[in-house]
Amino acid sequence: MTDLSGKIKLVQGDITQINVDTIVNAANTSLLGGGGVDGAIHHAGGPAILQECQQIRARQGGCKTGDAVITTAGQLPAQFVIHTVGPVWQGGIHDEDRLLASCYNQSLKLADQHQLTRIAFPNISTGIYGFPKARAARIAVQAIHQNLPQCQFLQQVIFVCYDHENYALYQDILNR
Ligand code: AR6
Repeated sequence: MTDLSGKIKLVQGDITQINVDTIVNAANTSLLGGGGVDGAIHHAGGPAILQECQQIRARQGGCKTGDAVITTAGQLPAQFVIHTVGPVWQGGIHDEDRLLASCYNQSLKLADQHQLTRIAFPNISTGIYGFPKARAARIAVQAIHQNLPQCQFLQQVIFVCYDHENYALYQDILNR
């Protein structure tokens, strides 16, 4: 596997405070906001984010699970927010693994299409959507390892873990 050790960073904290080209939001198919990291991003970024989400809804009717769309980041330190929709955990037999990997892949692709160099991800689906954290962490890291080398502009991926359990899991996987 390609050595990406310098290109993947791990931090514990609040993704709304991270100063990168784009942060990723764990949204839902409506794109109208919600709890968890989605609520935090809309709250800290202000109404401009929701306005653009509503324009996207008017154009394409929301965002499918595993897909991603991009908006302004409003008042956040980041320039953009990529909204992706993780799968709801339903026992693992409803294509959840592939859909979660797709969230990471589609977000990378969208960022690279916009010629962005740094992207920060939360631990998609591991909160309200109930995806097992260790399984989600393995999928996230594998998706980045597989797809970052194909990107033309993206130079760095930052995993932003809010809770200590996720942080410890990523530390373990990335230090192997
Ligand atoms: N910064 C970084 N990570 C955070 C933050 C934050 N400020 N706040 C929470 N997390 P969740 P999901 C972590 O529930 O499981 C929303 O209502 C959290 O610890 O935000 O994909 C949407 O509208 C967890 O590890 O997203 C959807 O309806 C991770 O973010 C639904 O929740 C994801 O937890 C999506 O559920």
